[in-house]
Amino acid sequence: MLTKEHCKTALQERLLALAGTSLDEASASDKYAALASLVRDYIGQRWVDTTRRYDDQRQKQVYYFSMEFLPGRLLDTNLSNLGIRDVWREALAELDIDYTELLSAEHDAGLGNGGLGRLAACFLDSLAALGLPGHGCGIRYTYGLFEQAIVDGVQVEKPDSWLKDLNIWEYRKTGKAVLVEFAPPLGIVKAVPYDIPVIGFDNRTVNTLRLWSAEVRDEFCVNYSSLGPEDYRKLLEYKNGVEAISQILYPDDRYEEGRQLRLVQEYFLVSAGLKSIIRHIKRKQGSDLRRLADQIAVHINDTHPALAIPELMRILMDEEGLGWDEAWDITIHTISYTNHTVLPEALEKWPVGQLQSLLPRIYEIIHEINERFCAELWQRYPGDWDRIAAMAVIADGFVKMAHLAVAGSYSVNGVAALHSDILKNDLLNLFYQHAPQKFNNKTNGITHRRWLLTANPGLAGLITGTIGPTWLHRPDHLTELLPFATSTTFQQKLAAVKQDRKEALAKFIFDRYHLALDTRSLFDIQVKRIHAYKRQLLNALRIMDLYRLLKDNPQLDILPRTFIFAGKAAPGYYLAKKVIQLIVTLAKQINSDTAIQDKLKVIFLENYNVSLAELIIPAADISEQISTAGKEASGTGNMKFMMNGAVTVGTLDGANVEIREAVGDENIVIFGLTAEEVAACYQTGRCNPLTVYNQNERIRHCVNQLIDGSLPVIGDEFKPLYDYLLHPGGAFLELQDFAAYLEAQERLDRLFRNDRARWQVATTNIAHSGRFSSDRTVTEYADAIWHIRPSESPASLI
Ligand code: 26W
Repeated sequence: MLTKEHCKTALQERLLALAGTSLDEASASDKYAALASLVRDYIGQRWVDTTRRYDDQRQKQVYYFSMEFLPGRLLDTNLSNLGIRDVWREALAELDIDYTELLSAEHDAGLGNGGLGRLAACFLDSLAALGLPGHGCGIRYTYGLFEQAIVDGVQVEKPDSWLKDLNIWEYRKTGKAVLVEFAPPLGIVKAVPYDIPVIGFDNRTVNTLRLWSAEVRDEFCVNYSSLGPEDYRKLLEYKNGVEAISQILYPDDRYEEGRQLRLVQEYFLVSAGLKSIIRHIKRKQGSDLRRLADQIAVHINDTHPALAIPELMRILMDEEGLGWDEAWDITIHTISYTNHTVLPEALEKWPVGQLQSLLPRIYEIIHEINERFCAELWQRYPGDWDRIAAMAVIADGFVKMAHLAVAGSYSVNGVAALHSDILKNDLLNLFYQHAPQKFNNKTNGITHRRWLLTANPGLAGLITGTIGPTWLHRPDHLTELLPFATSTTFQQKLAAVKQDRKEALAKFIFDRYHLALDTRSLFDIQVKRIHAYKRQLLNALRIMDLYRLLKDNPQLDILPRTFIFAGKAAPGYYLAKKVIQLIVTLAKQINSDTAIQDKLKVIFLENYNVSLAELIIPAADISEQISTAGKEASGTGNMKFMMNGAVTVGTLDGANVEIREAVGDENIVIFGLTAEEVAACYQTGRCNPLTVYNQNERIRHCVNQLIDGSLPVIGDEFKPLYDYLLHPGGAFLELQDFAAYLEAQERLDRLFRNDRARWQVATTNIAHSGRFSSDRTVTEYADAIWHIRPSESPASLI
């Protein structure tokens, strides 16, 4: 048993050993480093034991290959998962150390763009919590996603050098390096793994997130005697070329055609990952790989690691001496694939020439996969050239990565019911017709441990105090809160928790931006990547509408609202950056206008990341999930908000559909065109925004504000947004959904005027959020796709 006294002594000793400092002299980072390094001590044995258990029991293990992992800070989570968070908090308090401040000394690990990377991190947390043998495989980018600052209303990007101080959680495994081979001039590159422990909640499991770093290989030695200036230049060039591979995360969540370095990164990841897995399997279970598909599962997170398919073929044939048919049989029983987007501009395709010159053998294999696949199609659909051309892996001079991923895997899934239907009926319909048994749905989830237990300890405490702690292991037990939805006492306590979180956020905003918020106003929040289809612009337009109504009639009876935005735009995404500029401009105009009596405030918070999300989401009254129906594959922010008792206003898109199913129509505010209506709208060309603009004066007035000088900007800064909105068929139906959105906001206003009703809705949302825990999602993947089993019994059963 770890006692407070142990903690206090241990911390002081570790401070002396690590930083050579006493407690009084130590900085927050010193204290953070000392505590984190103690956590390393605690987990070492469990980590070794877990690995040994998996090996001894010859457990089937899953490897989750992803170009992105977005874990955020780890200290709080790790302490919590180890069950020593409370004792440490108390010990630190007795030493007069502020726990939250100490946690903030940790750099937020941002090796991902958004939803896809955060999902991967939630899955790792759930795998470990469920005692499942599953590990992450990714890239150790020296620079994570850029840090965003707003300067003169405009997004500016700064490098995120998260490794500049020591990263306590990683273990460099020099001895486990592998070589990855590219065509010259890059040639052979050394991949060095850095392992990060993934600690299970309240059990003995510690899994591994293995991140690969690119280095020049040892044999690449220098002939000192002939080191002329020219050699030196070449040497540097080569070294830089190699190290560039794991230098930077691509900051765009749309595909940019033909970025050579991105392709290099993708192959680097899959080749290093597969080589090390196969080496391990051979060491532990012998050199016969014919049963590989029973020993491991390899999951590819979107198409970014889809080169795992030809790479596994290459290893099995060229290095292990198997024939094509045998290798193919193993490959398509080992690899499974999740699609995360239907947006055409985000579907990867690589120019044939580029792949061929960088990875000649891999291209040869893809070519053969395509030949055989097309032959199979020809057998099945003789003469149907159009169909075969539409399904080919190589077509029009490109390798289509989604086609490769479907052809080379045994399972293809979408991330919400609606999204999976769109894959089956639309985007991948021909593949579905061809192999329907491959297709399935796995609705996304989020770890309730990070997004409720540690992000909102007040709410977690209230829940445990009300229904007991079993929800921690069994999030579906949150439904036991339902009888309390109408309890006045419970409602009051819930309101107090929300108020406390709103005040914490308001304090942060005041300290950082010197803007004072009315914490009794409704916190109406939209935080996520800035993207046209997510329609932050629709939200901005409605704020412009509301502001105008208030200007015309300052006595207008509305509930005061604080609109909070945060999110990064891809550096090259012009329109998204314009949207940020518009929001910041509105904030400037509205916040300084005394005529509206503080009824509205707008703020754009810089540098949205996991840690900021943990501060923002618990403080939300209203969660904005307003993408054009059919475009947001799932969304996961929507789940985090509901779990923290916010009311969703949203379209019938992604997982919103299932949230509505879970909570019932009266506990969510749904508006707008359905996915089918949206599709019909685009197809029939009935979606000309000009029609709406011409017919609806209120909307016209709003849109005109972008260009008529009402906004405090010089020149026609927002003309591009105006043009975008009115471009026939171009926009994401912002204007078509505008009236419905305004009406939905009125419904929300009515709901929030009724205190009893609104806390009932909040409670009902929390109660049904267990269905959206990633424990549920990961269990479904484990049972139906990966066929893996827990290696220890779940803690709740012990
Ligand atoms: C190649 C560039 C690139 C990079 C990332 C293209 C596309 C992506 C991702 C697929 C974008 C992404 O993060 N998709 C999001 O995945 C989440 C997890 O499944 C879903 O909840 C979101 O709806 C989806 O947009």
